[in-house]
Amino acid sequence: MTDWEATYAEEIKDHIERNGMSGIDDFFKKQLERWKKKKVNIGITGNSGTGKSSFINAIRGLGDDDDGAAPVGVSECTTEPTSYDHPTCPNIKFWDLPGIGTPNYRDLETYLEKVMLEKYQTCLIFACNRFTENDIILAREIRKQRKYFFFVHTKIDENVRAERRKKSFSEAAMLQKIRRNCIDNLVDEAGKPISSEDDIFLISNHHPDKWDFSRLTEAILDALPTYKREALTLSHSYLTSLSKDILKRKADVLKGRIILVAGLSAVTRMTFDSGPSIEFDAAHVSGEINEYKTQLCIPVEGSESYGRLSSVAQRKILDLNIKLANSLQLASEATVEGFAGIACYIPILGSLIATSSSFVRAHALLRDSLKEIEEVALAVLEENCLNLLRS
Ligand SMILES: Nc1nc2c(ncn2[C@@H]2O[C@H](COP(=O)(O)OP(=O)(O)OP(=O)(O)O)[C@@H](O)[C@H]2O)c(=O)[nH]1
Ligand SMILES: [Mg+2]
Repeated sequence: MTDWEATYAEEIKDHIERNGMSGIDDFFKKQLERWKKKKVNIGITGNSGTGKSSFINAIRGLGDDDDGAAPVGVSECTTEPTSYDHPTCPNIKFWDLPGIGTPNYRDLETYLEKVMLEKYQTCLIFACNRFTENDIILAREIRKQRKYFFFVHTKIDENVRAERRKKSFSEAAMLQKIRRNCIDNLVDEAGKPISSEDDIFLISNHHPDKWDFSRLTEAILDALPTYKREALTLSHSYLTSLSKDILKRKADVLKGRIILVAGLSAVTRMTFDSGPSIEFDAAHVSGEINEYKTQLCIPVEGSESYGRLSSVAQRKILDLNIKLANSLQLASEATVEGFAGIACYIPILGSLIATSSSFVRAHALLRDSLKEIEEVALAVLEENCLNLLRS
């Protein structure tokens, strides 16, 4: 079992131990929807003009001029903590916080009182160019609260452009120098380092495909407790197509959920007299397969992103859609051939559900469909990455 599957399995076992089979269908439904309801608050702090609002727009997949985007500009100043909803998951909020020293937040005491850093699950300190006293104060304060922080150095594109003028320019050496400088400056009162290389992220908000932007999005996920991580991973328009790692993380969560969806589709048709039906509930299964396609960013036929793909990639998507439709049809009709790999679900769901042909069919169909979709999603992602490099 994968980690996610084990997490869900543990919850199912716990529910059945406490309540028996009563309300199991509602339980499955609730677990499947939970990620849409979990509250996640991410605090973005640092000096004015360091690119905090630009980052919020980039991570929400918005251009600076788009409706609902955070105001960005050379003289723009975020004066009060402002929250920005995740585009599809309003319970996930990015908090654009003012910097220490800006009007209304002149000193650390007032600042901490007003922004309440303890409210945020994760805090990101933003800086660009030179290190300032405020960056160090903020880092120390967050550490004092026994919380983790990420130190984000933005506008790396500008640094690269400026340094390129030198004959001795080496991008790798320049990035290493910036990283070293951050670690050397982020020290506690006794001069001991309070960060390591892993906590430092060098990014450009204008090029989220480059440098440490995707490593940062992954690190934000890793810092969250399990169910908040589930929520952020599955909030599909966030982090779309940014990296293979994110794609894999999404697929891992989806793989884990198979036990819930197959369980739900088996018990939906279950009656007290005859037990689970032979047929699985196709609506739940096909709904989840569509969710896989959305989550893993398979472009919809005829959409703009589909139109940008090569004919080879478009063909792959068309073939995938035909194959998925056929598999769904066949799975509803075929007899179950074997129960291989199902034994591990008996102690969790009980043999009545776990060995029912409806569970076995739904499970196999979801597992195989996810595998096919993940393969095509990877091919699409690779093609999009190549196109970006060429442009
Ligand atoms: N080249 C480059 N410019 C950036 C980057 N991030 C932000 N900018 C620019 O820097 C300026 C300030 O960006 P904002 O996102 O408004 O900065 P902020 O930290 O929100 O500023 P306040 O709201 O005043 O605290 C804008 O002109 C952005 O376009 C980056 O990574 N690279
Ligand atoms: Mg701002």
